Amino acid sequence: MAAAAVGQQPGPAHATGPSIPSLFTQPPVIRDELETDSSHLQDETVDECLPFLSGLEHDKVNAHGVPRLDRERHARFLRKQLGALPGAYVGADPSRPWIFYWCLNALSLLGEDVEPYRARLVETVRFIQNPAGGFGGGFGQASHLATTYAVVLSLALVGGEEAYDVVDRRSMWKWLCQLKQPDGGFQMAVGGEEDVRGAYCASVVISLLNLPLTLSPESPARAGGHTDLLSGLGEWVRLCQTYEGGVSAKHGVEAHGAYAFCALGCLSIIDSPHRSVRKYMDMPRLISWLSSRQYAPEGGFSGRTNKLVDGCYSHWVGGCWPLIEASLSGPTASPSSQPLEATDEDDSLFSRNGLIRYILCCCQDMSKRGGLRDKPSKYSDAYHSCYVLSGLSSAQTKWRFVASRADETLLGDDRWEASPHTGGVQIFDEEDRIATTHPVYAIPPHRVEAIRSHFLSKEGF
Ligand code: FPP
Ligand code: K
Ligand code: ZN
Repeated sequence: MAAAAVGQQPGPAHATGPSIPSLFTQPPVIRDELETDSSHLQDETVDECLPFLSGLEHDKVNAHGVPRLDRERHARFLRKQLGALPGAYVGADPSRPWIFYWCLNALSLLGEDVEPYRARLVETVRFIQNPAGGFGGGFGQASHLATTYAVVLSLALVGGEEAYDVVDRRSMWKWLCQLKQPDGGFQMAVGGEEDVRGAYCASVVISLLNLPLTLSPESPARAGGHTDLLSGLGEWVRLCQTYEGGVSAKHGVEAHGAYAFCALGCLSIIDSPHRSVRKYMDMPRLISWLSSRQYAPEGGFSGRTNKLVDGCYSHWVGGCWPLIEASLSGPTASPSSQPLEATDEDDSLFSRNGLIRYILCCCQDMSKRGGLRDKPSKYSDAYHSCYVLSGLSSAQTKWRFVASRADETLLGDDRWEASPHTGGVQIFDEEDRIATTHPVYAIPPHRVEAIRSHFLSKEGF
């Protein structure tokens, strides 16, 4: 359903019950008559979510029909997920670095101090770094951009020189030069698939570690005339936008929300979003596609056309909105230097309250297990906990892109400011406001600042 149609009219006033807009308590008013497997799954999902959205599945809800965020239960789940990880030499689970990022980021969003994990993280990731550059999923595994991205973000999350300096920047640079392709994109691993995750993960790693951009003489990208790690990357990302308006993994396949975030994140690093996103994306079609990802009555986002809502898209799709807003507005003066507008209007491009409802009503495991999930019928896990909370954070926050990088070569050096979102009704309890997450790097902004300033002091290697 288009964001504009997701209104705030309260439902019929009940003498006792909470006030919930009927949009979130009834099956959709407009239906496509065509019956398919997808339409049946969609109907089942609505049936599954409605009792949660109506407050019937919760012991206690507020006046808006929304339950509290069970911080302590979710934090306990996340600490357990982190603690259950085997040591450096045991197990071959290639998603181990991801578990670190998901848990540490989710705990940070819940307001926990994750610095005590520093020593353990440093000891573990030291052994998965390869001499030829990058990090693998476990000891002896080949380097991969996804795990490398997860390790670099995890190190940034725990912070401190001891963590930052685990990374061998020279071999990292050499390895990234090998991944850079003649068409401008990045492979995920040497000889592996080339997709928009590569474009985003490489931009994040290059900018956070302040790596030199000049390509090594051996880089395969030199055959395409490139001399620079990021040259031609915007043009490569442009080719991922599909006829639907969304973004696919690579040219010619199906648009998916996770790839829209990768594309916007990458473009917002290689230049300021009001220049790069507008230069490389067809904005009206992208916004139309992103808006179509939000459903009613569920309130959450789907990842692609004719598929179901899922809590993780609260980040992958929800996280696109601040970048879209910044692209459209360009740098805006800081709110402190502007008179505060006295307005109750919510001018957001998506329904923040729809998303917050979906997250708090449908994505919390309120059993002893805790953690956050895709939808009520699914088990919670670290991945969904991280991205559901990231989405909650961005729905609660008004991000302002306040200053564009002074020096266009300073990657990702834009200034962003967060303030609590106002406008419209606040349906969650103030105590359930969680920490902010950087709109481009998806970790707390002070952690981005700290790792960047550490590496900005380094010239070359
Ligand atoms: C489909 O899963 C999911 C995808 C095609 C994309 C998955 C990619 C990511 C989640 C993130 C990649 C980003 C980085 C930074 C590595 P599905 O068919 O199970 O789900 P769906 O029905 O919701 O599409
Ligand atoms: K899914
Ligand atoms: Zn999911």
